[in-house]
Amino acid sequence: MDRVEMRERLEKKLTKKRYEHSLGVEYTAGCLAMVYGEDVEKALTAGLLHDCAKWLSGDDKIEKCEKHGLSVSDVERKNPELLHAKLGAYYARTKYGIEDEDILSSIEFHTTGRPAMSMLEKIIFVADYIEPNRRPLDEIEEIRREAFTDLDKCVVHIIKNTLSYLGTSKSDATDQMTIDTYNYYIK
Ligand code: DGI
Ligand code: FE
Ligand code: FE
Repeated sequence: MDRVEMRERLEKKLTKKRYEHSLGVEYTAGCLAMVYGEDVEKALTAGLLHDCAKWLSGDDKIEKCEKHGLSVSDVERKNPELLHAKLGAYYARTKYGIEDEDILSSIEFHTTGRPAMSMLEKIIFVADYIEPNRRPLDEIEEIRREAFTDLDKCVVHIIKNTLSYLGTSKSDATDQMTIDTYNYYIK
């Protein structure tokens, strides 16, 4: 399936806003790939598809994961929104014909990140946060600058903001992977 066909399919599934966001992540990931010498086509594809499972309700996400044998942790059960990432990787493989493991894991880990991310994984993680259609987030100008000058610093900055947004007290909302990513990249 080429990207034009993927877009047509996605547009039918996602809300207008989410579809625009997906296009924003697509071209932003493409630009970052140019800066960091990553495969531009792969970045465009991963960026476009990263939220392809976002349209399902929370209960449906849990149900689909269980149906397809994808594990659901306690944190994910309480915060089923998190599951759109791993379910998205599953749909990218089964419904959009993606076989490239790096693209698939970029989708799977785009929300929490993970320790020792590949270049493509970092690009998708960052592009998701900085793409131009997203409503302005704290320190976004500095984060956008870092994205194109110091990608690892940018990852840390994003994770810091996410953890502070989730709130240290609401520990039952924070996925262990988000904490692991933070601890890895803060070093
Ligand atoms: O799907 P998007 O909205 O484009 O972006 P995303 O996949 O990064 O999801 C963003 C949301 O995910 C944001 O509200 C923060 C939340 N998030 C990130 N890490 C965690 C998390 N939510 C929970 N509950 N736990 C986490 O560790
Ligand atoms: Fe997402
Ligand atoms: Fe997104």
